[in-house]
Amino acid sequence: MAGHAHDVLLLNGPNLNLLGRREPGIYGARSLEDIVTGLRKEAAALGIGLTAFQSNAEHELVDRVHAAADDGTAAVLINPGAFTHTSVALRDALTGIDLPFIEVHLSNIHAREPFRRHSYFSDVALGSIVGLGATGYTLALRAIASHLQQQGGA
Ligand code: CA2
Repeated sequence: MAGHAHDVLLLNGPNLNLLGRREPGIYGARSLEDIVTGLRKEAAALGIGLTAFQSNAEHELVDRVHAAADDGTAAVLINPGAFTHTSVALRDALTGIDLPFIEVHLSNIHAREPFRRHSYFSDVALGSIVGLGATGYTLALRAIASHLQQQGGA
């Protein structure tokens, strides 16, 4: 049984474990651990349980999405990293579990190389947040909290 009425799964894709260590000009100075700690506090204040998972492997992300179908997860926040632009498999996993998800990107993918402009997730996401750095995760959490609340349930 879920610990909270609304449990949210935060997924981060490849190389996001490097946050805070390289390229602070593009991705910011905060580590992923630091971002997740801040989000947990925000989630607790919203009455939401937050589970975070990062992987550099596509199949691990796909498997984690499948597990979310029956582990009490109500919604997913995902920064698919470079899989944003390549992974039909991860897109299919998310559409397959039928839970709402929000896509987050630290950088503005529309203001970078042309190959970053296309996302396999945006058209099936509840919404996407790009270019706002770590704040984007916080905004996504607030948005999903209000979406879940509107949908009913506790
Ligand atoms: O802007 C984003 O959040 C991205 O999803 C980040 C991905 C990139 O491939 C997407 O196009 C946009 C890359 C994550 C790499 O993160 C690093 C962090 C620090 C140092 C090096 C890479």
